[in-house]
Amino acid sequence: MSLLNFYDFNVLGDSRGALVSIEAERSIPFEIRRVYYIFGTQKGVARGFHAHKELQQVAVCLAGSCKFLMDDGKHKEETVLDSNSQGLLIDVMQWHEMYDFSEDCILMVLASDHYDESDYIRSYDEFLREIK
Ligand code: T46
Repeated sequence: MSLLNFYDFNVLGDSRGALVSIEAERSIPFEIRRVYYIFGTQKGVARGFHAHKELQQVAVCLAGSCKFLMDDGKHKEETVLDSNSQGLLIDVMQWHEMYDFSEDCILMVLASDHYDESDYIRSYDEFLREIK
């Protein structure tokens, strides 16, 4: 089974431009309790390097591009996010790393819960122990 699960959002458009609507529990599988976005990440900087115990998230690259590495402890898969009408699921217990951010990258993340540092596993060794 692939570690890369994408959601394709409808692009509604008319002569004025485009519009994408993302609906909780319809376009993506969970209720959205938090939205955050990442921008201004400098060239050469990598982020992430953690997994979440219970949080589910969907990442959408609103502008520019970045790469994601997904890792379930057995397999790793890499993808480029460069579409503002496609979301990538960051599922529970998926170690993820983000890198190669373009200067104009704006990465929006829809999350199933409020921020909680205790939900993070930030040690790769601990992650490997937990998934066993
Ligand atoms: C994730 C990837 C895709 C908050 O105070 N509230 C928040 O909602 C978030 C997301 C972060 N923070 C604080 C925690 C740190 O002091 O903001 C700082 C930067 O967070 P972090 O180093 O975790 O950022 P990334 O880019 O490594 O990871 C983020 C999310 O934290 C994480 O859940 O899955 O983006």
